Amino acid sequence: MQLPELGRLEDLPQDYRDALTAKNLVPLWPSLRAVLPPGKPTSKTRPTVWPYQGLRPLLLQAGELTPMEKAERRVLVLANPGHGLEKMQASATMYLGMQLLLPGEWAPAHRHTPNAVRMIVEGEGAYTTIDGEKCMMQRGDLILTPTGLWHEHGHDGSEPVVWLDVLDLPIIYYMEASYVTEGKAQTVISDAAGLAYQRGGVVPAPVFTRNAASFPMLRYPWADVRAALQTLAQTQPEVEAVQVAYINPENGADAQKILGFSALMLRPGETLRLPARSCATVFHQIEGNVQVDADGSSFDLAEADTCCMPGYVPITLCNRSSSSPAFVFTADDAPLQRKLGVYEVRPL
Ligand code: 1HN
Repeated sequence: MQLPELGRLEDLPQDYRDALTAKNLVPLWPSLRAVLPPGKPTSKTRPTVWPYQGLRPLLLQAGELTPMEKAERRVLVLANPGHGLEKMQASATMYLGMQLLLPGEWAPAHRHTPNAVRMIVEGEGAYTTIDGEKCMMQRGDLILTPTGLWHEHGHDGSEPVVWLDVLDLPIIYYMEASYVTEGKAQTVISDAAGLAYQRGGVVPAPVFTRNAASFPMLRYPWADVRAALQTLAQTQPEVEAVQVAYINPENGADAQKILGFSALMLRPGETLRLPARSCATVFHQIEGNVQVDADGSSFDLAEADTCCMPGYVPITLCNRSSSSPAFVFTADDAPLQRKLGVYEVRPL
């Protein structure tokens, strides 16, 4: 149904507008349709792709141009032009960055209010230490750095290491709740982060002293996630989407509170139609090639490519290979939207 047109600002006498301004008042009706559009939100988040082969040389160049001491974190931000590049946002809630750590380098310890995760893209020998737990980084691993936990990165290997950072920084910043505390190097207390949680269905439970950690699992090794997807595909061939969610093994909740993470396997030649959901979604190609179509855009993701799609649009994923499976990592803001009561799925 067509909504009636409302009065414009220009329809009001200038002296009245000036009187409102002088008292920090604003008439709602000229802006009502903008803040409350009919049927579906307007989205600044534009379908955007960041091919890895295009950004990799520039990231390595940053390694030559800017020493760690001058960067703290050496990152090229994957910015969505729809929001304005300077806003450093992939979507309204999600920040994406590609971080480079060179052999021997160290990114100093700090902790902050935004939550981070890292998806390892290339290289061996780097690690991140989170509240004393040393997590080795291997391609495809997902490493959590939940709000408030100390973290620093080191690199004992011989080749550059690159990972994708996904943070809820834009929403925490918008809430005026974003800040950092600097710290000194941590003492490593364990290099087996979350290993005790690696067997599905059982959790550590000493009878007398059980005290569940709020973020028990900080590292989700790709080898295990990949195996889970392949087992799912083999044992439940009827499932529509071969997809696993990264969860907190203590309570089954999303791994983090604001952003949600999953891994998807597309069988050879498979096309998967996802219904429109209210959350924005990021896709990062771990293995293979997937074509992502949504909102009139079509991206051919090669390995290590990343793209972002706005919410409220159906998305189609197609594995371009007829012989190999393809593996995709996803991030979205569904956990936040569910908690706020605004999450929707619009069936196809
Ligand atoms: C941060 O702490 C890291 O620890 C990476 O590696 C990217 C972007 C914005 C704010 C904090 C890191 C970040 C960040």
